[in-house]
Amino acid sequence: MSTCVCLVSLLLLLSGHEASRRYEDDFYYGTFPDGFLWSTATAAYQVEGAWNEDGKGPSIWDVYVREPGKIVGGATGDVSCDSYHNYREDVQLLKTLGVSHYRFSISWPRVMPYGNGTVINQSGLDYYNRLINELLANGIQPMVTMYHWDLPEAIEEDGGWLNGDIVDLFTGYAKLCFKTFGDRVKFWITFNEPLVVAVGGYGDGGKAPGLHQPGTYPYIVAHNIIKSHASTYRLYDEEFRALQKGQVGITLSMVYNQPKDPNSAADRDAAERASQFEHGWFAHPITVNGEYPDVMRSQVDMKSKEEGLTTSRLPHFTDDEKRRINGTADFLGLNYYTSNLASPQASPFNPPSYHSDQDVLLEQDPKWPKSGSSWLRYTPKGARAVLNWLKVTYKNMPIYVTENGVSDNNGSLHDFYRVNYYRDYLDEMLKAVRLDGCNLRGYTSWSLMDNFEWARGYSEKFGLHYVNFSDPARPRIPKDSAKFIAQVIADNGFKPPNSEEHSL
Ligand code: GBH
Repeated sequence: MSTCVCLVSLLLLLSGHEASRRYEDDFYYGTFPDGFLWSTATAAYQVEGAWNEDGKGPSIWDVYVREPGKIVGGATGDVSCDSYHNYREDVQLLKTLGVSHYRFSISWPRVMPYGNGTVINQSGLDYYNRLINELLANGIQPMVTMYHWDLPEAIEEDGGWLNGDIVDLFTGYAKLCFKTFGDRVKFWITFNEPLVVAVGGYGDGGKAPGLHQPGTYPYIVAHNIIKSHASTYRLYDEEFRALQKGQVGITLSMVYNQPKDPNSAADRDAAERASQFEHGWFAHPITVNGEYPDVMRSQVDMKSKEEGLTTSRLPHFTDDEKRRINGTADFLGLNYYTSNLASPQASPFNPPSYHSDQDVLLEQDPKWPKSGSSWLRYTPKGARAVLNWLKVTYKNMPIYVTENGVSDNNGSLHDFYRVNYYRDYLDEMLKAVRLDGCNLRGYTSWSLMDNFEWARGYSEKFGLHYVNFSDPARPRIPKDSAKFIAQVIADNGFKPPNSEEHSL
């Protein structure tokens, strides 16, 4: 990244332009390439409600939210935005935004109440058929996540993601999805942020199912998720791709890990280590060579040895699995929200964990503007830097931003900070495309509307639309940010204020 910036700055200087600071700081007017995909996102458990209606089985979230003290305010997703009943209204909101795509997820236990083929819930399939058909009738393409964290509880009772049997179960579920919806769905995301499942669900326990084995479980879970992803991709290749002609990828989160001191080689190494542990954990096996990143392998092997273990806590893929896993993404989905400052830190923790395995200290600069979520600060420059990191690390493969957004705690309709956030992040992404040649193909805002924000309940709101959760009808009202995003979409970027083509 810094090499790119230096080169560009040099060229600007040579060509008589002003210094690089201007290049970095100026707002960049321009448009995204033709065919750029515009989307906004939700996830089943966060918006659907109808948690036990029409034959749906319970998910691990239905169980987790009922454990005392897990969710702020004792909130649940039992009703949430009630999109199960209000999906037609949701589609009208999408139409007004002008998006080309809508990213939503399918609830596995809604279509397979036990997670396996013993019972297929036709009412659940019907719901997604109605939603997909309503989208298409309104000129909006579905962008479907198969797994956004709501595992069927019945599978968790058999060990969930810790049990290798899940690979076949997930592939069976994926097959049902391709078979039922693949005639109309051309954009598939197998998993949303597997890291959160592995570390949040099974490592630190802050997410369902709330298990706490931070040094071992995350690696086992991730291993099974990667195999499930690969098996699903291969299934699509073998049985569906020729006919359905869609694409299949995976969505990974990525904080921009900025070296705390960019001039320190140790800080730069720490930042790279953190990025490989976060993103490379999945993207490296799937897109590079079927194996975990070298730095993960050496760190976890070394730590395991120090503990006196005879085998590494980071499992190995067999040669056959490596071949099967490598090359199983048509694109990478990127969820980008914020940045961290990285520096080295010798592991102070015992027992070991995914976090201490990295030997990295991650902090945020207290000067970065805050949001409604403690982990999220306004860091637009990281958006461009992350896209450049992906470009270099994964040979410029196609990237779709599948989430980007910011929270507040009050759901204000006049959300100027959210408008600023979207404006500045999108502009950095535009620079990444136009000035740096990054292969970004689309952008998705999180979220269409305020919804159930996992352990934070309804206390942190990311919506372009306000939802009144005390009104049984759950009315949605557009915020200022919805109007802003609609304008950016209409202009396919940022047209200069004096442009005659400006659509207003
Ligand atoms: C996304 O994750 C999710 O895909 C989406 O469902 C969610 O609503 C959205 O973000 C907004 O949060 O509480 O300090 O342990 C974004 C990545 C990873 C960010 C987990 C929050 C927990 C931080 N998330 N992380 S903490």
